[in-house]
Amino acid sequence: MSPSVSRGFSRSRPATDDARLPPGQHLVEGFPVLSAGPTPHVPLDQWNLTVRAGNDTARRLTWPEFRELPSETITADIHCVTSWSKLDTVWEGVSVDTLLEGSGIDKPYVIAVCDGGYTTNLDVADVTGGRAWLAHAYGGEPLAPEHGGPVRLLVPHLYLWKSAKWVRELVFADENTPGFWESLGYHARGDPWREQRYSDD
Ligand SMILES: Nc1nc2c(c(=O)[nH]1)N[C@H]1C(S)=C(S)[C@@H](COP(=O)(O)O)O[C@H]1N2
Ligand SMILES: [Mo]
Repeated sequence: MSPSVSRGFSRSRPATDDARLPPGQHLVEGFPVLSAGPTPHVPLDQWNLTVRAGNDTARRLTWPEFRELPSETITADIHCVTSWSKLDTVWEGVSVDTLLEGSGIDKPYVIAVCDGGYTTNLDVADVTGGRAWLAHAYGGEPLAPEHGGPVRLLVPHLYLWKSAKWVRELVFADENTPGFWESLGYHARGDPWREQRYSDD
């Protein structure tokens, strides 16, 4: 007689963590650094942030001007396409909505351009509506250079390659132009819940 016993319901991690992990992802200790090149170090008095549509500059903010904009605290799970995820990361940043206020820009796509030349393209719908920030602090401290300081884009609902470090320009456009990883075969949008890793996913 074989007793009917429920098996397989014990878990080494809380079930809530599993439910928060997109397919193919695992939790990582620490905070890995993934950079395609060296970490740029631009002095704050030489730093600025440009928001433009094509060649028409809508805003150019110095560091003090940027820091005068209202910041929000963001708690978010982040997911790298190389398969690591971190839950409940805490950031401070200025929302892209705030940055766009009064700019008059109304375009469907944007490309983030960084010190060092890295670029990534995004749908404007993915960076507006309180879903993306220009982050300047992590874990209550100014954002470390290797993680994109002084300012990086934070788009936590997309794979982390979309969260451009050392961002200096947001260029809004009518066309969706592939950025650095996108032109090397990564997905144009990069939704981790749909496992949009490569262009044909
Ligand atoms: N400017 C720039 N931004 C970048 C990258 C880069 O190489 N250069 N790498 C991207 C990738 S692939 C990932 S996974 C994340 C890594 O962020 P982290 O180094 O803070 O973990 O940054 C993204 N932003
Ligand atoms: Mo990545």
